[in-house]
Amino acid sequence: MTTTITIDECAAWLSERDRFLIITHRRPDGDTLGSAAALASALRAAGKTAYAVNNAETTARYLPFIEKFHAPDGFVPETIVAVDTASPELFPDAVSKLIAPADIELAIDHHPSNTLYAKRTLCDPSRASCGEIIFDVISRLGELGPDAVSALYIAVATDTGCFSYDNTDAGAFFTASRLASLGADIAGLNRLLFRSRTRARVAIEGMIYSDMQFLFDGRAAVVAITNAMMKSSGADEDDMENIAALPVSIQGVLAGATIRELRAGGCKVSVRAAPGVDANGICARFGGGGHTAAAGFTSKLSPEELRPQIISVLEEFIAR
Ligand SMILES: [Mn+2]
Repeated sequence: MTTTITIDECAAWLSERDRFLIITHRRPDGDTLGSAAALASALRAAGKTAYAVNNAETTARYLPFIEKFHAPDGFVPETIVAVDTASPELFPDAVSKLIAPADIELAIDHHPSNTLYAKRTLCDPSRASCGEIIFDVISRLGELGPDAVSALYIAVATDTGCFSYDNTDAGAFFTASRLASLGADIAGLNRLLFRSRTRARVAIEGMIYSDMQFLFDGRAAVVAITNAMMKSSGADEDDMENIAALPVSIQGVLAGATIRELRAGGCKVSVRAAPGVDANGICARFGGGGHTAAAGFTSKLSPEELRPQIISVLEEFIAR
């Protein structure tokens, strides 16, 4: 049973506690890592001991912003806080081994699916990013330092896709505007996050575009990314961020299926759709699901076996 708290209550409660460990979620993104770094930074500025878990899946892009807050081995926390994490199943493996969900004193989140696992919850699903809630909380603890400012800009900018996704609203711009007044390096961070790519990313994108199959007068596109392509491009998971968005970014494509061959065999398929086409319905045919605009499923079949099956379902949904 959780207690729902307000931003003011959260700030007051944090000022009374010490020895913080902040938990980020599996496959950490800019929002969970930026939220954790900003919270740790603000708690330290308030004279507290605060660390973030050393999340093993943190990619090279985000490491410079979170590394300095990583908890040393053997750190014994008194106050465990989870950020941007909807349920304990999303804790990294190393965290699940050491920490029971009942030990979480506070969760700060913006997912409507938050399972209310923590003793206290500050969750506002109307916010585009968890970072915006963190901003409101730590602004009550004192002045934000440069680490917190950069980390929160990363949180807000990444969860809104550089202020381009459907969730982008006045609140996201408001927080970004405050961060800009506080000196956030907007152009530099945008270049790092959105305007630069690794050579491996360019290589895998090149293979994807040359392999892409256009169907039904270009209204659908299917691409398969094999293990062999991953190997020859040198791409790793960090290079694959949002790769499933490529087919529907092409004019005229209403539905795009991206088949990812898994190293252990089988495939993971991501379907993205333009308004009017139901990606969730397409994936439900294969036992998967998600949202209208983005959905997915996994299969034991190979990419070559799956491709014709996906094409025939796409035809049905595109023809509607
Ligand atoms: Mn988030």
